[in-house]
Amino acid sequence: MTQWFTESFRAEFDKQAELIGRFNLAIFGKTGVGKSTLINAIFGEPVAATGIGAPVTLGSHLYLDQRGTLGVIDTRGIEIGRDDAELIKEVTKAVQQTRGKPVGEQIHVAWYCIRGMDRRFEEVEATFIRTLHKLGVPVLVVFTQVPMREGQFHPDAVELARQIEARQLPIVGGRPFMTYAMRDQFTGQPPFGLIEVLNATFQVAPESVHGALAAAQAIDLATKALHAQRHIGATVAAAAAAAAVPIPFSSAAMLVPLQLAMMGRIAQLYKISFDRAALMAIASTSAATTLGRTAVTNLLKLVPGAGTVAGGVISAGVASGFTLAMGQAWLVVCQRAAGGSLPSLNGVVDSQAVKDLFEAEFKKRLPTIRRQG
Ligand SMILES: Nc1nc2c(ncn2[C@@H]2O[C@H](COP(=O)(O)OP(=O)(O)OP(=O)(O)O)[C@@H](O)[C@H]2O)c(=O)[nH]1
Ligand SMILES: [Mg+2]
Repeated sequence: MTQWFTESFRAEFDKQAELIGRFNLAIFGKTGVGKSTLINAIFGEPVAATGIGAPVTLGSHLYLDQRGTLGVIDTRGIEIGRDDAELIKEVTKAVQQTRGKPVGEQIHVAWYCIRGMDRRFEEVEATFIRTLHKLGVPVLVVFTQVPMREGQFHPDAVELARQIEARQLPIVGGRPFMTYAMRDQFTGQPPFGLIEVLNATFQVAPESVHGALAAAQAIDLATKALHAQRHIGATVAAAAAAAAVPIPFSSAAMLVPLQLAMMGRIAQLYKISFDRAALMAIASTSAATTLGRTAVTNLLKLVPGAGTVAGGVISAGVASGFTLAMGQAWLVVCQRAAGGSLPSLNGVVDSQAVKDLFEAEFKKRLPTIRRQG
């Protein structure tokens, strides 16, 4: 039965990956300014992603790196401030080629990175930024590696930011974002400014890729949880609708794909790989031990007054309360897994601990179900 469950979960998990889509970020800046460091600080290390394949070539110097819900468009072998004409040509072509494609294939936002201590911003850079804007790509200017002491940015960075602001470029927020992406071991300077860059990116990214961006980023856990809760809410409504169809045997069965989809979606939001998510889901729902019973019917036994589960008829109140409890419990499991605090045995998911956690969280929400049922 593990196999039945794993296959069904796989199908829903993959469907959710498709639905959540991809947020595509173009990143520009001179070599060594800290582009990769910034990306890793905001989106997590690439190893945590659901597999990075070979980059897709968008132009002779333009590449797309797909990391699950994140696409990074990067340049190689070309230098901003030197090969701008060539770069503008390639970017223009890439944007125009993807314009007619689905939103998940388009370039959504660009981060133009400048080292805060660079002391100079050239006209060609301004031209490049204006070109991106004209192509419909919102641009954030991000200052990297900005030294800060006692709450003050380095005066050289402040001066450069002032000069850029005075140019009145079409950039998000009208001025550069000051950042520091990685703690300096010598000075002990901590990171800052990352959440501001992320928030501004959310503001200008198309609504339809907000889910992907919420999943891709690794620093705003409240936004991740918000998206998970929204999805749980939508599934609860769908579950109530499914239960309202008065066909015996159908309602409990109809809940299964809905709930597997919900679990898949939340796992994606927390960047949990399929294999790990499947183990967690099996442990949570005891799917492996129910010999043909679905996860739903098995868990329904925990719900007092759930009615004759054998007949498959459950009330809309029970279906929605049950789905809500399941979603909330699964969210906690995923949050723990993503936060590294899910118990494991020799690096493998500790099934008993996951089951105990899930059931404890699930039961916490049972009183609500009793009232509704
Ligand atoms: N301490 C600290 N070091 C940083 C920071 N940003 C970048 N660095 C260091 O600067 C160097 C270059 O950073 P990268 O992120 O590789 O720069 P890049 O822009 O991706 O460079 P290319 O890929 O060559 O274009 C690395 O040694 C980083 O560790 C930061 O915020 N803090
Ligand atoms: Mg790099």
